[in-house]
Amino acid sequence: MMKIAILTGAGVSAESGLGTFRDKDGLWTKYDLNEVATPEGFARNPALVHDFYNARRTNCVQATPNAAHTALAALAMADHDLTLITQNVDDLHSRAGSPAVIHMHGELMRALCASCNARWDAPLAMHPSDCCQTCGAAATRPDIVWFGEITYHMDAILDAVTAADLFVAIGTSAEVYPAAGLVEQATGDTLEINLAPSARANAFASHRFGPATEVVPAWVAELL
Ligand code: BJW
Repeated sequence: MMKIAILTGAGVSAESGLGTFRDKDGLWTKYDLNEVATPEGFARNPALVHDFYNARRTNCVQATPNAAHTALAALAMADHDLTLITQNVDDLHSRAGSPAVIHMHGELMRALCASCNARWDAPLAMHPSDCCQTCGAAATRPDIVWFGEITYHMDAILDAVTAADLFVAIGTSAEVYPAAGLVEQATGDTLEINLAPSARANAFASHRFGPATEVVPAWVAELL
């Protein structure tokens, strides 16, 4: 049984109609990340940040998993020990049928109380006046890891990546750490799947370039 650790990024959901961040027309060409993806931006203007994530939550609900998500779900059902790590805050891996997904940058569909750390399913639209369901504080926020915050589940992620016979990064620019540095922790074989070489392409032993909906199903078919 091969141990496989997979890290996905926005490119895996691009063909489901969810925007990437750094491509032409990406989210960071339209929004200032310092205003919408930092704790300081949220403190300055929580309504703006909620509007940004409310719109993305609506887009996410309307999107459907694509052939890359489906192929990775099929791989999870096969006779391999697979750990699926995603930087994506959408829920398309789960909706495709992947049984366990590690969300290192949080989840669009979850809310977090900044006062007592309670978490619950987010409503479609969140507002600064919303109160925590546990402590009552008007301190609710999307359960998202912003720049300068500690990424989630790092112990489990590092355990899986260091133990893997194969580490695969799919659809990520490798511009954001610690995700971009995971390939350095891999002790087994490494593969990058992306439209084009990422910022860390040289760290991978092999590469497959092209749209995720074509390259991922073809790669999974070879493994099954
Ligand atoms: C396709 C395709 C198709 C398109 N098919 N492919 C070390 C050095 C320097 C700085 C730092 C460092 N360590 C930490 C930092 C600071 C900072 C950081 O990395 N800054 C950089 C800008 C330099 N990192 C942090 O603050 C992180 N926290 C942290 O480090 O805590 C301390 C810590 C240390 C050690 C261990 C543990 C903790 C937190 C980072 C939070 C990132 N948050 C965001 C936004 C919130 C989520 C959201 O709103 O959705 O997460 S930023 C944004 O970028 C989002 C993404 O998850 C993330 C990565 O983007 P991704 O997925 O790679 O997307 P793109 O758009 O960049 O790339 C898409 C790729 O797909 C492209 O390559 C395309 O070609 C490809 N593609 N279509 C296949 N059809």
